[in-house]
Amino acid sequence: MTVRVGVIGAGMIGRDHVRRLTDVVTGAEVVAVTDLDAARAGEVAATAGARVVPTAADLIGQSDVDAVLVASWGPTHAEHVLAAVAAGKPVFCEKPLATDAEDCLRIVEAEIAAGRRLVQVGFMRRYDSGYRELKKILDAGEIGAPLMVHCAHRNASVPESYHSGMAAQDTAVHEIDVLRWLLDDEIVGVQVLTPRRTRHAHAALRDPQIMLFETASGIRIDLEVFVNCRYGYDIQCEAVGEKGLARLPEPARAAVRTAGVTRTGVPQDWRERFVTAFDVEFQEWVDAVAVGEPPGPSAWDGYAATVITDATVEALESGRIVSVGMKDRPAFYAGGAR
Ligand code: ISE
Repeated sequence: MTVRVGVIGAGMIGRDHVRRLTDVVTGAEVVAVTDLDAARAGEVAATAGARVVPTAADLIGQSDVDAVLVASWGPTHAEHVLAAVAAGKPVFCEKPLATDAEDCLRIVEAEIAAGRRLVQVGFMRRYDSGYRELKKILDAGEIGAPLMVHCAHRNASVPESYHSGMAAQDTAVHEIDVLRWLLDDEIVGVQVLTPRRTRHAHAALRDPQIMLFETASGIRIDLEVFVNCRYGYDIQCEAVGEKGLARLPEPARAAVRTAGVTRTGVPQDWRERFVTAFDVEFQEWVDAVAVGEPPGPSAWDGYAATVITDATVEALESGRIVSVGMKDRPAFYAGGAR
């Protein structure tokens, strides 16, 4: 069966996913696109031979749209996801699931009422081969019980519109999701330290930040978020356990020796670093919705990520250790599959 997808949002990420669904993923077809900017929607729709639909509500209601992809501006996500769930259609939502934890909970409740999983959130790190290798090693107990995880998330630079809270909401949110999944544990507390500020950040931006998370089982995670590091896009993760450690592999790049030095290139942005992870993520989503429920990051994971990023922003602003006030996980989402 070909999954016919309707796409809400034709900006940078929406456009890239339309290309992916059209040229890379098998078993999918983009049939409709909508965007507040109709010209932009038209341009992107044309690349897939799809039609433009005036509004998101119209798009979700189209009888030939089997599944919905939400790639619009974050604050609009909740409305579109709730509408797709109400229509009984599987919906893939780019992060965040919603900018507000209460809205995430409304989505969780709507999905539970629908009685089956319809929502998947776009946390693509879980589809990266390096993180998957780490997960296998941890699950097999090869390094013993994990005790500490050291992480870094560096961007070469960020635009002027990037503010201090985005270090948690936009950037660290990837580690927050992938570490909950890797460790099969919940983050319960957070503190944020602010080292000397880089002079390459704009005046109002706290950069870098060091985020310290604690999990329910007592694992400590330190995460350096440095979004004006200048040299490239660099993701590091090292889990230390009772009898060993496991480190995320570097992306494969040739080592060049010339003029007396050895050098290996560093990716320059997240699209380059995680392009394969995005491809795998979409292929697995399409394969799953063609036959049943999507098994990837759930509405509950989207809720958890928003609650934890809210606590992280509070920790940054208050300078205090903040407890994460998460609700109990509903039985519907018990076990890995949900
Ligand atoms: C961006 O939204 C991402 O998702 C990138 O992975 C992250 O590195 C960047 O800091 C975010 O702004």
